[in-house]
Amino acid sequence: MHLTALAGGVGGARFIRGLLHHLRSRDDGPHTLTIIGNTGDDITLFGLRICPDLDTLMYTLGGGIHEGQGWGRVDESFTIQKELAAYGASPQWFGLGDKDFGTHIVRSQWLGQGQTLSEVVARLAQRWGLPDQGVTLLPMTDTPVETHVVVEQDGEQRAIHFQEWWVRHQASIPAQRFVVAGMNHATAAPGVLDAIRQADLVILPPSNPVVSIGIVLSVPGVREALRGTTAPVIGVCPLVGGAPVRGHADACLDAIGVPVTPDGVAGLYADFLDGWLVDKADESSVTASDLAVRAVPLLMSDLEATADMASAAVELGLELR
Ligand code: GDP
Ligand code: FO1
Ligand code: CA
Repeated sequence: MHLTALAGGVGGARFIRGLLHHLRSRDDGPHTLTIIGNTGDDITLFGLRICPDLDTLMYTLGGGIHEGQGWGRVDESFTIQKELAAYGASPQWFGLGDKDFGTHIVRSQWLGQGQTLSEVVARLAQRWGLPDQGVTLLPMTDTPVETHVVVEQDGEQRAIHFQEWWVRHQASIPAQRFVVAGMNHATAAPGVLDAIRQADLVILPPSNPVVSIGIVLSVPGVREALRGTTAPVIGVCPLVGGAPVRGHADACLDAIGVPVTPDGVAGLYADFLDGWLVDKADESSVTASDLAVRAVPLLMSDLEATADMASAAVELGLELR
């Protein structure tokens, strides 16, 4: 079976790690997985191109992630960051460890030599053993794009980078809307649309529906490919008990006027979603009628619990094929 998943950072990466664990335990393999990663979070700092969601996916699946944080490298040191601070270089609100800097340096070097982001990601992913696990990691687009957040301060609207809003301000400034700089001339990266069209099963992990999945969906052709694919499209709700498990998805949904409920999130995917996994605690709130809904525990508390969630998603997909 060939599976395709759209993904943001921590929520997407943890779910996919559980999905791979589940797929390895099945007796109908081998299976392959293509991940289409969000690049709207990308930012250039200190002259280096940083791709937080792609790196989170890569480090998580490759065993190098800082588990407690969910992003960045385990066993980090911060010598470079301290040196930059000593020079008064900014920003200092974005934590970059020395090992992580290595990734950004080599990525920036290869991009500077004219390689596409897809080519660079493939080279980086090789080091982390993703191909050996049957995983192809694709950026959603090779065009540099950046999600910006329109905020109102002192009666004036201005757009700030998504990372500044999320990390520096902890989403505490109400967002008016999200805009993706560069998206008007972006195209899907090689392999992205085919991975959706030719999949046996498409999964939307419990990633942020607005600034992770929503940004991938805004890449030209992606939504159309999801509508057109013969594969069942199964979504996993990022809300448990009517609230995000971590992060500020509630602030993101508020900004675009969507209720912070499983129905609200499913509504964002209504034109292509076939199956929807919600947490047991939210079962009674779901009213969507033209959707195959299953209620299962959706807390990714450990690998086994996450693999069980993934199993429920795969089984629902196979039922709907
Ligand atoms: P980010 O890019 O690092 O913000 O990560 P994603 O966009 O991939 O995922 C963020 C979403 O994951 C948040 O909206 C969380 O609610 C969701 N999430 C995190 N942990 C869990 C979990 O254990 N269960 C569920 N259902 N969602 C989770
Ligand atoms: N998230 C934070 O909350 N604070 C940070 O300082 C931070 C640094 C960082 C560095 C590299 C990287 O790949 C990710 C990093 N993140 C940080 C996480 C990331 O920016 C956010 O989780 C997501 O982009 C939000 O969707
Ligand atoms: Ca992200």
